[in-house]
Amino acid sequence: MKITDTEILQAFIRTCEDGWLQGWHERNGGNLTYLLKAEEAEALKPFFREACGEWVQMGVQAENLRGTYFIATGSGKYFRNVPLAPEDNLCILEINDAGDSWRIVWGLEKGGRPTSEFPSHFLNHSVRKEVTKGENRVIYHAHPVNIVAMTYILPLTARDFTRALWKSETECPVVFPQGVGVAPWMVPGGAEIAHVTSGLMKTYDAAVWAHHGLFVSGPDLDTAFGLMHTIEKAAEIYMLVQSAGGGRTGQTIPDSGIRDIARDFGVTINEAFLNAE
Ligand code: 2HA
Ligand code: ZN
Repeated sequence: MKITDTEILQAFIRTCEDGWLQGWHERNGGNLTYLLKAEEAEALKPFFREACGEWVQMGVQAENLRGTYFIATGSGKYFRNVPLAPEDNLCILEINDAGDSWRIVWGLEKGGRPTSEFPSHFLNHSVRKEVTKGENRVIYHAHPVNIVAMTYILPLTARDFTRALWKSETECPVVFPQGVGVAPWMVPGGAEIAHVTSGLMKTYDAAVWAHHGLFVSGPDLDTAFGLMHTIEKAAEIYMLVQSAGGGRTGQTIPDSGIRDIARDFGVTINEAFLNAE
């Protein structure tokens, strides 16, 4: 048995392939990380390198991720190639006891580093771990076309985006009742965008990056992928309506309807984004 045959690696590889098939990962676009459960990390340890890589400082720190392990996509690697050669395009990282550095314990066999967005992923993991009381495992970043297109049209506020998405597909208020955060355009890859995004992730499980893409989180790969998929599909409907209607919307879901959905499906809707009754 190879490490890439294990259930968790298979699920990770499948998620990369599915994202590629959706058209969300041109070239080396996007990145995915999974915080291994302690027992999963233990089961994978026999496959780890004898001589691990050097510790590399991240420029960010998290108390609640000290000594953890992550599966991560590689910097500059293509999601498209992950199923063909997971050992060259993915890695497993160990976080040091200080919670401020990583080292590669498996993967990237032809060389390389974890995703350039690892500092963002790491801080988002820390925040989501805290907010979800340890349930969150996944941070996923992609470049879906329609959600990016929306950032050229709507004001860059959580309220504008959340309302537009909730009203573009009836299931949306159930899938993301808290709404989505929105970050202004920023240079990707650094500590600044990491701090802004993780600030949004205190409130939302998804954050739009203006003119760039979308960050989502979730307790497992299916849920995180499903959230990305649902938001992008709603964005596609929104953009189709805008395009076909020349900016005119004939009718939409009323705020009272969103409250009714939340009540019937047993979710707590973020009232801040609905107009007063
Ligand atoms: O990994 O998507 O934001 C490439 C990117 C950076
Ligand atoms: Zn990106």
